[in-house]
Amino acid sequence: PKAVLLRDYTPPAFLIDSVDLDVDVREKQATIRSRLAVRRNPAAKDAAQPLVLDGRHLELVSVAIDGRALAPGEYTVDEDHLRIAEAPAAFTLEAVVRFDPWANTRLEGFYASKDGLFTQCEAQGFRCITYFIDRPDVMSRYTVTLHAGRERFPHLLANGNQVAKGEEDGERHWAKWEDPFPKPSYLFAMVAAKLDLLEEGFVTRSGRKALLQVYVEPGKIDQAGFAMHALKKAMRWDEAVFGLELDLERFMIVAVGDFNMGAMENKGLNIFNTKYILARPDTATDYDYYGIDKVVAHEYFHNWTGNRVTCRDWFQLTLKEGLTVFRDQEYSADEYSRAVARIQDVRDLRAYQFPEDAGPMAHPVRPDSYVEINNFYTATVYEKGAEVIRMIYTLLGREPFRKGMDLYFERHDGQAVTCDDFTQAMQDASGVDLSGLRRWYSRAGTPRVTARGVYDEAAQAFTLTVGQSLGQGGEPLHIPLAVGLVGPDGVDIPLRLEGDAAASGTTRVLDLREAEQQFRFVEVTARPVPSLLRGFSAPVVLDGGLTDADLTHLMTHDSDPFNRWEAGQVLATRIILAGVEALKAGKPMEVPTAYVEAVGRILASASRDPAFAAECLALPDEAILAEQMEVADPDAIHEARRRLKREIAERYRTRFEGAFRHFTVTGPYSPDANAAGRRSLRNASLGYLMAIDDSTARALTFLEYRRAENMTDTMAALECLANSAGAERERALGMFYEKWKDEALVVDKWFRAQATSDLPKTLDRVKSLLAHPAFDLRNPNRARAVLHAFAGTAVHFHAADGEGYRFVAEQVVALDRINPQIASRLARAFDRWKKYDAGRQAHARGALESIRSAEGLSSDVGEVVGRALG
Ligand code: HT7
Ligand code: ZN
Repeated sequence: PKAVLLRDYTPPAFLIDSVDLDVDVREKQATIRSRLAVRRNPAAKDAAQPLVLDGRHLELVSVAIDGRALAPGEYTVDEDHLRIAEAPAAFTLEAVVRFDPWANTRLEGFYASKDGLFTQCEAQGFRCITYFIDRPDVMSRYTVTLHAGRERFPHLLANGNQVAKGEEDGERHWAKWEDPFPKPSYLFAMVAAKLDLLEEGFVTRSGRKALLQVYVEPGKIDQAGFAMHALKKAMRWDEAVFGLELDLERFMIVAVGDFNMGAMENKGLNIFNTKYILARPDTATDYDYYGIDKVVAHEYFHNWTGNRVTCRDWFQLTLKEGLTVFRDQEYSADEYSRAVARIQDVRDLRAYQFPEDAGPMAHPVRPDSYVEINNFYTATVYEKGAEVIRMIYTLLGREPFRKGMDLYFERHDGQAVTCDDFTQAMQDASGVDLSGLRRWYSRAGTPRVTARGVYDEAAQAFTLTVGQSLGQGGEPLHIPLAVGLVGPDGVDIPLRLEGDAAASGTTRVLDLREAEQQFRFVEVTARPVPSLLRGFSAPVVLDGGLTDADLTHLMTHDSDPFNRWEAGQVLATRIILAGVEALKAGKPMEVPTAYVEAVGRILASASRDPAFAAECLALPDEAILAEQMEVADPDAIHEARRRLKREIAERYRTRFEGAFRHFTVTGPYSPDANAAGRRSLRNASLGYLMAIDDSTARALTFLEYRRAENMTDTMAALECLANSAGAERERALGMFYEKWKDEALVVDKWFRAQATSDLPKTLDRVKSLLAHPAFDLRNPNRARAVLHAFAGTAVHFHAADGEGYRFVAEQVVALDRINPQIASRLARAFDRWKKYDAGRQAHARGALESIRSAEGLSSDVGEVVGRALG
């Protein structure tokens, strides 16, 4: 398949003002009758173009224009299109198509899951429901009538408001829905299913009443309450922070167990993966609750950033995704701990987006080409896109940013627009020049920023020389660099740049706009340690030129919590990477006392902020460490990291045991930041104790496993045991499965704990899990719990004998026949294969070639593998 290019964008030849769908659900067949009001687009490049409608996996029964059935010679149909050469200026197009939703294992378009039929139209799934101009700049008003058996499909839902319903021939019923808002086809949704319903009223800030509904699998209503609570919180937050209200009389959320991604923001009818809805204290962890809160908010926020103002084309995906991720990050920061939320976001960015930007799938946040758009729902478009919005926020400030948002909605409500339209609104509202910032949209790769400070004692001045490079030429980016200067006493020095009238504040955002710039701070009374990139003010790799002693100082004193955490991460990284070299040279690994003592101080002051302390105690992930090496050595990284953890654990065993006892949470379970933070520290302590893995630690962990009353503590103990070869492991895993075998999301946890185990025989275990009666390759959550989880392991996927690569390659091919989107995500595990040694590279190349040569490979997997083999 050919690549689609941003520079080839042209407006659509036709517009479709209204869509009327009649959907008839029968045994193994859906029949869709569409009535489209079509007219030529006055903005089209060429007024004589044929009408080309997108359509896939459809059986065309009939097609008519203005009530006249077209004869076979008047149109052509191929795998992807219906073409009508002679089309009038304005007309009604009627088509009838059929397909079997139960045979749709791709889970895009209209498909069956356990409890009924559901849709997923983003990005290009609507074309699997009916023939259409399936692109986001074609916006239409939709009316939908659904007909289905009453017993099997008691709920018939679509976007907007239900305007009529009724009974028909005995066992069947129907419902008619109208969506008052014009929308692109990717926001279309319908559901015909047997579900339980939780509903509550909501009065918006301006006094409008709305009905909120959460639909879940029958029998699971006791797991729907938190999602409803999260929805209401998100609605209030958007009113308070952005002045944005719900614009609908009814807002529905439907949870489905088979879903390719996390959730989907269809207008008024969000469809969610059950993973981001269902929660009860005994089935969901704190992290699951946090995820639900965030994703429910994210999809709700899309109602304005994505739905009211949408994307002109799919290259602009970050327009809605980057902005909405930024909004959900801010929401989480306000609802939980801002420092911890930022640390987690940056850790994810480094673990997923930085490697993406350094690998074969690297692309700008606004890509300029793609073969399969589904491959571009990436960490770059989402998370780096959110960082770009955050930089705009940092440069403008809170109030001007809000003014920019207001202007964006004022200008573009109801339109399909571009990233440039967004930045223009921000610039016009604030007067801040965003020309250098805009370059972030079109550059792939992670910029390197180098900073060196020189203190002139006589002049009491500190000069910071800062450089940037992206290694591709082009004009420099605008990088907001938040800095502070920490004095020898650990207190921030008031900042006065040369030329300033007076000192102001202790954190300053420097505008790095050139390849190299100098910033001279005056009235610096003692040699400071610079605290650079506070709050991670830009998505860059920083070389701050700091010594271990500087970092230890920052780790203990920096007033910026992010940089306190960061200093510890940089130090731990240095120790582990030096350990890797020592191990390879057959020398002992050294752990500096200053670092160990700084860890001791974290433990000693942990009660001030347990969640933050837990983050500081977490050592850098193996994937992040691998990125720091010229040639990654997964075994040595694993071993050096394990030794450091064990050494800390042995040094502070009593303190960890104390913390484990002290931070116990009493009373009824709540996922709030305070309680979750205490559990997080307690379980981090357990993790350290299990790094010792002696019989005392194992007994304590097994006891904890049996005593735990919530899933957070249960999983913390189970994951520790899953990494231990002791007899407790199989006992706990057996007990867990027996107890939870009927809760799909909990069974996913059971699979995942085994698939990600550090133990030597993990691949054999994974292979045997594929034969487990509960394993189902067609269910994305289950496939992810085993295959994607295994492929994310540092040691077993990258096993030196190539077995991990061969296994995953086979699974990519098997999965591709069922669900190309899920298969191509799995294939992404090979992205960084060139980072490894020659032996591993040879195995990875062989595995990639075996995928590429598989018969009938999808364009999704084809693009990923093609790029990897490059
Ligand atoms: N906007 C939604 C994207 C999405 C999606 C994309 C491709 C295939 C399946 C999908 N399911 C949902 C989710 C979001 O970012 O809010
Ligand atoms: Zn989104």
